[in-house]
Amino acid sequence: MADKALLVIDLQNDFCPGGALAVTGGDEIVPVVNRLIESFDHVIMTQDWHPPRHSSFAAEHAGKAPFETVDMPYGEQTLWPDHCLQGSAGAAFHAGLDWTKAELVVRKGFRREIDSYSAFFENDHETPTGLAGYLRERNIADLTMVGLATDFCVAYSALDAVQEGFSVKVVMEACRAIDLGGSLAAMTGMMKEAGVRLV
Ligand code: VGL
Ligand code: ZN
Repeated sequence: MADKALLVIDLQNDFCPGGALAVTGGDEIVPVVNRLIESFDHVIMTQDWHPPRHSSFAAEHAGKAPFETVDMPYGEQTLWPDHCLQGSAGAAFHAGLDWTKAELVVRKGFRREIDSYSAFFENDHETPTGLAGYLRERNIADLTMVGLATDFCVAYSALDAVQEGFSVKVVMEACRAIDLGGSLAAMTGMMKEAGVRLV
């Protein structure tokens, strides 16, 4: 029998109220996520982890403001306020998150020239993080995902996971969205269509 894992996406201070890229109600999910952590044998977390002057920061693009887009060699990229700087308080997990049980923390977005929303691939959809291999080697086939933000890092992780052959469930009450220009509805639709179970 294959194993199951809980994947907690980017539950970091910068995505919570008061943070650099705050997601409305981001901190509200912490108790729900903690209950799920207790109920899973395997827990994996991701941590958005950018170097200074990361190319996803609007400040790196003259004349651009956060939440505008820019064309990168790998495709369209949304620009963000500076956030989740490596080693900063903003990049730390929310203080209320029970992170000690996590068996693996996947850091992403650490290459200056490319962003990474998904826990599996960077935004070129080609450069792997190694997570798929790690899960296969450990015989984990069934993933439950929670965290921030529903319509970016959670959604891209879920879509890639299905593509990689994993069975994927997203617990919506344990996620919160950025919702830029209808992105929540668009990404929810894509997840459903791809076979992600939204519960
Ligand atoms: C995220 C925007 C930029 C996320 C990360 O975790 O959804 N969104 N970096
Ligand atoms: Zn980021």
